[in-house]
Amino acid sequence: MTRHLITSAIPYINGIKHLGNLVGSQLPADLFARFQRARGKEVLFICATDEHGTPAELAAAKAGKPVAEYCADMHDIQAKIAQGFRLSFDHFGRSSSSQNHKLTQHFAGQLAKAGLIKEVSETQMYSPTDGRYLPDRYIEGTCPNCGFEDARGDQCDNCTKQLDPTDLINPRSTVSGATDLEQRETKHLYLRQSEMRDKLQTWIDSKTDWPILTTSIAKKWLNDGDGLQDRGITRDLDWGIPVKNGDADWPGMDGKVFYVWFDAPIEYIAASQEWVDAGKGDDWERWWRTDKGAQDVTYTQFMGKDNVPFHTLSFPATILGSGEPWKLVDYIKSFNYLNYDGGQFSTSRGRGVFMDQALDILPADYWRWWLLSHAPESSDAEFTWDNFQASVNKDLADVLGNFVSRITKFCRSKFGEVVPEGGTWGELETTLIADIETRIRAYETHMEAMEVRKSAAELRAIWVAGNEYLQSAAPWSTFKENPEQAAAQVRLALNLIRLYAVLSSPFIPDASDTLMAAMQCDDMEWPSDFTAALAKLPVGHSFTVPDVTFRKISDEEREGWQEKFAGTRS
Ligand code: B3M
Ligand code: ZN
Repeated sequence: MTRHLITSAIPYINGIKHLGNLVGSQLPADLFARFQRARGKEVLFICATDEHGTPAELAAAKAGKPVAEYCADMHDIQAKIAQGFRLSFDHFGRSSSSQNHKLTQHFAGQLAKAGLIKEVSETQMYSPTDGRYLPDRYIEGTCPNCGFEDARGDQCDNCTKQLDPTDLINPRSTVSGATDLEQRETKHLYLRQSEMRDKLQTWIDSKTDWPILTTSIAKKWLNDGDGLQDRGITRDLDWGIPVKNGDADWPGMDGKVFYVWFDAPIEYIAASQEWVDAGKGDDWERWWRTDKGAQDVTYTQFMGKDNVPFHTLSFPATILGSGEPWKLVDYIKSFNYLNYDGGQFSTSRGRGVFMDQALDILPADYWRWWLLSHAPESSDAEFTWDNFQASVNKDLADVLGNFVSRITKFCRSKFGEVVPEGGTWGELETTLIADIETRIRAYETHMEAMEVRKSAAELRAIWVAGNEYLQSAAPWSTFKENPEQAAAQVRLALNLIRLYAVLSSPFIPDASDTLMAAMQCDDMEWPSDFTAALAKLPVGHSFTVPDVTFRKISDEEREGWQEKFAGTRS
């Protein structure tokens, strides 16, 4: 049976992520992991914090903390918020772990052995004002590719092009703003990615089922000529993984560390080792080594589009170049950007709604539902408070919540809090059952294909079908003439509540738990056998009327939040 290895892009440690980050990787990865688990598949779902590089150092300096302490604190904060959103990682690791140090140094050693690393004496930007080299995000300037004025030294946020600090036009220090920068000679290690072009090309060409967003970015940088330039994998920074050749020192590399984008994806593997070392699993190699069982694994990665070049070119170059039987990714699901109310979400400018703030105002399910049902798949998407209010009130409160509350309350008033006996299903019921069964199969197909919006639309249609059935069957009217038939209708509807709890659990896990608790049922079996699924709550089975499953967002609340989140937070 297929086992699913699932990773989400690992969020930078430098602060709390916004909703755009969440919907671009961690949340859809969680959806997929929960779906596969619900279907009885074995899943290993890994995420971590990305703790090295200039973002971490800059943020720690701003917070006035030593960087190690800053990272430890922020990791705990991010882990807690992830739990708040019910992100069901099997392990939430840290790229600064000893496991990742060792494994990153190991990969560097393997690449050196394969002749894929060269030492280059190069010019780096040095700032006399700051008394230091300015790698990556320590420097900003104009992108030579698209003219964007705030491109960073490592990548342009506007056109996703990977850059070197010396490429920037009108460079300036992000520490002091100094522009009197000098170029100085220093020695660095380069990964000879260009040697890997044919292998990477063949590999990417074989991925005909990948989303266009993923392959178009991969092919653009592969064929662009300099997307596969040899790239520096070391930096003049204090914080990071010391440059070593396996266990051995690397002559001339004292005081240098690996580039954050070299060690970050390796953390997917290292975090799986952390998972074992934390006593949560007993074998990571069967997930990651094709000589140790991982040939049965389907490996899926989730990420925002800006991360695609690193996962389709750089990381595979590391894996393939190592010459060892590591598991390569099978499918890369990437996302466009979510915008915020007419502009961009921005961490650096504090614009938008951040994960902690979101949970302060509403429970996780409300956010999960809106974000997933509006995931930026085929194009960028936009969060507006109007749309958020409308979707929550309609889909969750009016459709799902209302269905549950109407039928449980009606049953309580006429039959008591037990599944009533008597009557048989007629044409209305047969039609509904056929309709829902067809929709469940479509839902499964979309979920398997990671079509997030289509899956949400199908799930919503399944809820709507139940609501419309109640409307036409109207057991409250039937009851007056034919209580037995009303009992049969109620029995079906109560079983639909359990079915909805099971089907909805990947999207809204808390509501799913609430519904299962109210139905006093812990049988979460996926409805592969639909007839059996509709008989899970037998005659005489007791239940309770759940508290309000979803409340509505009022206009005053919406206006208040609109105003509160209009500016930026520091
Ligand atoms: N930390 C960028 C990001 O959070 C980066 C992803 C690393 S994935 C190995 O968007
Ligand atoms: Zn650019």
